[in-house]
This record gives sequence, structure tokens and C-alpha cells, in this order.
Amino acid sequence: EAEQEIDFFFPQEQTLAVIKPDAMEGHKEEILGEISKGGFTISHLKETVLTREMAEEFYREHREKPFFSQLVDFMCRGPCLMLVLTKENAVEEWRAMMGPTDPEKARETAPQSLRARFAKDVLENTVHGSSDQQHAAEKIHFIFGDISADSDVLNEADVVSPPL
Ligand code: IDP
Repeated sequence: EAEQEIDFFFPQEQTLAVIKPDAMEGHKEEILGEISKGGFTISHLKETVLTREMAEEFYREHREKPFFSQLVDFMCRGPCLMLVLTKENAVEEWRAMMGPTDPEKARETAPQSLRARFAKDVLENTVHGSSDQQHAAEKIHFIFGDISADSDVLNEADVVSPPL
């Protein structure tokens, strides 16, 4: 019941965050540290190498874009870390931590952001975050299935290979 009272005053929101293959190679721990400092709760996480089909489906909104096949190649290149982040205003706050899509712009306008600090270019830009609550719900379901009945606190059963 105490939990319900907290939710009443501070409604919790979920977003899907992804640490992309470029960042898995050297910045995973640092990004997880920033997520924790940012006050997000990680309720689910899993490290996966996406298949082409999954990456195409994940980014289907972009299928007509000229960079679509590059984007799919990049996302399948190595493991990604998928995370469900919970916090008040999580969607917007995680987007703010990520910074703008293009790291050159990020370095000008949001030098503390993850993309400003770690991203190589507009394609290999370190992290993904849902753009609104509808997308968050859709992509969380796509990656993790139905988690609506799960607790917001991570338990071991949610950690699908390999643990951190
Ligand atoms: P977002 O990730 O900041 O929401 P979107 O426009 O939704 O940006 O693009 C999805 C992903 O597609 C980007 O994160 C990036 O990896 C890639 N991307 C976006 N624009 C370009 C581009 O102009 N060239 C190559 N890749 C791009």
C-alpha cells in the first residue's frame, strides 16, 4: 500500500533504453553508472545480439529512410544491452541524458550527454531511447514480452544471459 501512495504522488513511467553495439565495446559500465546516478530503476535487462529480422522490426518506422540498411547492419553487429528504465518522467529524462541524435550537435548543445561523450557519428550513436510512452510500451513488449504484472524491482529471473 505504501507503494501505491508513492505512485499517486510520483507516477512512475517506463522507457526502453538500449546500449548499442558501438558502446558495448567500451562504455557499458560507465553508462550503467550514469543510469544509476540519474535515479532510474532498472526493472529488466538483457544482453542480446539482434537478428536482422528483429532489428528491421525494431526500427520499422525508419524503413523508408536512406540509412535504414546501414542502421540494421550496425544494430546486428554485436551485442546490445536492452533495459527497462523506471522513473517519474522516464521517457523525457532518458532522452535528455542521451542528447541529440547527431553527436556533433550533442557536443554543441548538450556536452554532458552520453552521445556527446561517447558517440562516433550520427549512425553509431551509443544509445537508444523511446521517443514517447506509446513507443516505449510497444518496444518494451517487443523485446521483453508481457512484463505488465512484474515488479519494478529487478529480480534474478528477469536477467536473461549473461549477467553484468
Ligand atoms: P533517435 O535515436 O535520436 O531517436 P532517430 O531519428 O529515431 O533518432 O533515428 C534512429 C537511429 O537511426 C539513430 O539513433 C541513428 O542510429 C540512426 N540515424 C538517424 N539519422 C541518421 C542519419 O542521418 N544517418 C545514419 N544514421 C542515422
